[in-house]
Amino acid sequence: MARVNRQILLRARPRGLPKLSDFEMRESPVPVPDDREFLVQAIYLSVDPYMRGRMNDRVSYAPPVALGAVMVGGVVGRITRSNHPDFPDGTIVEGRLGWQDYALSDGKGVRRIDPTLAPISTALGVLGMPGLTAYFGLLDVGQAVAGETVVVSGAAGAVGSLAGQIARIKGCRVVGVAGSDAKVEWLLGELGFDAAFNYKTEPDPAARFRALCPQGVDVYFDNVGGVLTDAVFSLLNVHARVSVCGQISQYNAERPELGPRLLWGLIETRSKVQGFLVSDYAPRFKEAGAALAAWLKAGRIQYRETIVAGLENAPKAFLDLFHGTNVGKQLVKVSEE
Ligand code: NAP
Ligand code: FER
Repeated sequence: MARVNRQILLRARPRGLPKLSDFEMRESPVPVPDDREFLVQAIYLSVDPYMRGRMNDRVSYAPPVALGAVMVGGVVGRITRSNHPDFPDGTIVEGRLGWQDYALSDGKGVRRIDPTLAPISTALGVLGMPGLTAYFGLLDVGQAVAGETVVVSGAAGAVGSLAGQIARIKGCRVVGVAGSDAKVEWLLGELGFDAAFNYKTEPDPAARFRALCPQGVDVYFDNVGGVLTDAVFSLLNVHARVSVCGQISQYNAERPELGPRLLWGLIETRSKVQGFLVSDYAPRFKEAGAALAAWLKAGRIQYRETIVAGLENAPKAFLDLFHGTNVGKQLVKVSEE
């Protein structure tokens, strides 16, 4: 077994767009599990937009990563050494074990993954946090029902691609927006979106949304914020719901952006705008996980992963989220399955 544990630490708190130099790699000894602990070797590491918030020196819904500490993040890995009766050697697990080759755990917050049900990487995507986010954000916060028009921003990402497909399953008309022609083709071709466009080449997104949503918008699943969200707000129907999942276009802003102030429209339409955190739905994860697994098995949802190899490339993979390099879920492969 390796003796060296490579870890990626937060070196500096970014201002604006994070840089590779905000991270550093450290080598430390592989830790040894105590009684009722086990050692996990990382196989896949998740990189996610929320990590940008953890790099700031500000307590949000979760505390920041300390300078010099290992970056947070979800991991799928294999137990290589165990002193825990419920987690024997060889078990595949998923948990928030951070950007490192090896992590110790006492089992809290760690779930066992059955590798015969689906590829283990899906525990970080369609059958993990992003899938749960799409499910609750669309169905509980958004209250989407058959016949309604649902708009999804960040539509070709991990969460957005699933939110759009769940909306289709529920009988909604789904309009997506994403940042490349290839992504739009995927949404329209494989994922069954009713309409979609590339915001990076569309000079007038508001006009485009208007043309693609002739019946207005009943549910807006917002992953990005900014000008795209301003554009959708002007199309909300009476009693529309806005599910504020993410605002990635704002995560690197050094000052809050001021946009058109569209709240008057919410009075006209009596719309509801609600932010949510997937973790608040923990008591219902079982229900959502079962639904997602059943849709996946039945071929009713498709997913894509963008996988880069090497723990050392995790910072770059994270930074690339802000350039839209990923299609579907961005993962880092750290070791062989
Ligand atoms: P993702 O969508 O797979 O990756 C991020 C995507 O954001 C990129 O691929 C890029 O796609 C798009 N993007 C980047 N900068 C943008 C900009 N300035 N304007 C518009 N789009 C931009 O990430 P994810 O993990 O599925 O997360 C999606 C959103 O959900 C994020 O905002 C995240 O913070 C949020 N989230 C919230 C919760 C919760 O509990 N509330 C849980 C998970 C995720 P394009 O090519 O389309 O630009
Ligand atoms: C969580 C709640 C929210 C979590 C991630 C998020 C990793 C993501 C939020 C965001 O991207 O804004 O418990 O766990």
